[in-house]
Amino acid sequence: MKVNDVVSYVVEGQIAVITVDSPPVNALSNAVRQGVAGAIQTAIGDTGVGAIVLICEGRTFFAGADITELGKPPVEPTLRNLQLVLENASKPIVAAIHGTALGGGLELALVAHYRIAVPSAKCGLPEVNLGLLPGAGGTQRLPRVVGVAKALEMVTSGTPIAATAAKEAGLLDELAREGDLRADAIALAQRVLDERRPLRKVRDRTDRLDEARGKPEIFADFRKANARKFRGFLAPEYNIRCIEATLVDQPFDEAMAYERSLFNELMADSQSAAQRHVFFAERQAAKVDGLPADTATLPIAKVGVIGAGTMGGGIAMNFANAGIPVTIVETSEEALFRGLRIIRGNYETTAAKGKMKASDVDTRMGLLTGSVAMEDLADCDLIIEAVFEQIDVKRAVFGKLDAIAKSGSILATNTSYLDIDDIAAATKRPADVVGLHFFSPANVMKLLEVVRTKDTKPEIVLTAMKLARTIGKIGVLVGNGYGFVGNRILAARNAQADALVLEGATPWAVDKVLYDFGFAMGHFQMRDLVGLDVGWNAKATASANVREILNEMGRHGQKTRGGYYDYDDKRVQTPSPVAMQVIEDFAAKQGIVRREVSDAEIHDRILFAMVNEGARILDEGIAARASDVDIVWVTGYGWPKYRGGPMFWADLQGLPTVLETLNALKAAHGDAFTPSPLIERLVAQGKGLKDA
Ligand code: 3H9
Repeated sequence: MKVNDVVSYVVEGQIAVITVDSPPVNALSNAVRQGVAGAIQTAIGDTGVGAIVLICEGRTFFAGADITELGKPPVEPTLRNLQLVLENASKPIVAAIHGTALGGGLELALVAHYRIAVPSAKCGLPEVNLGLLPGAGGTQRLPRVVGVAKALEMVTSGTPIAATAAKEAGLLDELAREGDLRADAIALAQRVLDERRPLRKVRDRTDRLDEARGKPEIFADFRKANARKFRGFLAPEYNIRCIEATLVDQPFDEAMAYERSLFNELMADSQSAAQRHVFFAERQAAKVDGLPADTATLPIAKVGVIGAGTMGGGIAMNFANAGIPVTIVETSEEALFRGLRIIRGNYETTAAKGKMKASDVDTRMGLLTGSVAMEDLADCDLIIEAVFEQIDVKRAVFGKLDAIAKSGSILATNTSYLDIDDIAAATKRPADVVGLHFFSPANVMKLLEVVRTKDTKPEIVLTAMKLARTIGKIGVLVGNGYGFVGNRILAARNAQADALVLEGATPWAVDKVLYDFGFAMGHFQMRDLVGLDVGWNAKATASANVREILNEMGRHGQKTRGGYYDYDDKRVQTPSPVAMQVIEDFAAKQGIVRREVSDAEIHDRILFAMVNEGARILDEGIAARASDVDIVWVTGYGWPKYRGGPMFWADLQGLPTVLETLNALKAAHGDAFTPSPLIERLVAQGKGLKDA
């Protein structure tokens, strides 16, 4: 029997089976909640029914509240009211879990009287990733079944646990046979009935809480251990407070009211709005608008990588990790051997940390073949070049590749700034050329800028975007222009940071402003970490700026124990008087009279210059959507997730305020701050960057 469009009800023997089918992820939308509540009422009223199974069709059990409905006026039954229906039902309810029971989905399972899952299922409370806490009793019920320490870890990391671990932790009563969830859940419901097992309510349990009573250090230690990870974020702390509240001697409903009030506070805060924006922006980025409907993807069964340096090696690892064989080409046996040794070392380190099976090291290394002959790339479906960042070098490689690669092979460059049309012009098949801009370390960083040139074929665009997902990256499609999206905005930040230190700020003052804004590290700290000599061409730009001079002095950053900062043997940094002297001397040489620069000026000049550049990029069509610009900076450059990305942040300030600030900065500091025409147009139309 259909209860509504998404919920159906059937009785098998004494068991009512309520099945939810609301693609894609069975989020607990209004229709789902109404359907489930209705079906439960039916089952309760049906005298032939002894117990109830709640199960989902499709790829997963409920993946949580419907995020698109959060913040909108509540529609009955609310999730909490639905939970009351389940928890207080007069007949036992079994939640049958496959896929992922997440957030509100797990919270709903926690008010069922029994829980069963297939071994491949996962259970978690990922609300923290959306700047929230599990506001349907998750913070109160989870610790009652898995204990306080485990619950703290789960709600603040948001990481789901495997069903086997969930069973061990007490979250699940039984594991079902893979593929037989429905039958096994019905069998469990029948056993509960036959054995007259009680209508267990998690809320009534206190045994797991008792273990943590009188041990306030659990919370203090947890906060301390995670201080760095949680810095700037509101939600982790609020989650912790709610779990602390489980130990307070108060009625369950009062603790629930407390959880509710903290949930509401988070919902009203811009951090959650930012993090929810990032969630959808990430998914939106994967979609490519405007391709012909019949565009098909190309099979990628074998990959070639040119260059076994840091970048090439990292890129190759991505494919080996995904089970795709890779041929790596270097110019000498020695460089090849070194590159492969580093890759093996990386895998061994991962295995030693327990993050990968030791046997996988050999499996993955087995997928990598080294060669010093580019001819060995002839049969690759995709070839990625990761050689020195110089146009002549890249063009030479592509010219050679053109003669070697089989017809239909995708030719990709990992350039981070160069004109890919120019690189493609070195071949007779520019339509087969695409940019795949990986970020260092390439096996770790999530971002992949997929650069479409004026000629790139639609099927290659689509294949590259799909490939990003296959290798666990977040692909963002961008246009071919200097620095694409990420590095172009970085260049705007560079320009301001460099100008500010010449005008009177110290690098550490600039870094502190950015750190306090929420970046993991400051601008100059980042430069020191990456290496000041990356991309340095000593001959081309001798002594042209502070960075060049530091390089010429052998101060390449952390690796030489000195850059803008000095570093001790443990790489602990202190502001460098040497670097400061270089800055002051260079400023004097330029005729700049250094002055007091306030933190507010640093903040505004750097951040609004970035916003302005992002708007220009959008206006030029280098990025398709404002949210794509945000994803690039959040996933690739450490923009604090709780500030949603530069475009989201600008909209949050209010675009008229952004325009006003840019105009004021222009008056004070010149044309670099000329507002992007897009910002002017949007302000005139009363719109935000999100509407661009
Ligand atoms: C919550 O529960 C609050 C409660 O505690 C308290 C309430 C009082 N809602 O990721 P995918 C969409 S907060 C709406 O590509 P996958 C997603 O946008 C919630 N839509 O698939 C995408 O749409 P489109 C706590 C959702 O297989 C499509 O589904 N729960 C939701 O890689 C496919 O998604 C979470 O935070 C949702 N809850 O991964 C879980 N979830 O096709 C969030 C997904 O139009 N979800 N969509 O682009 C996930 O982590 C992953 O989606 C999941 C599937 C692992 C489930």
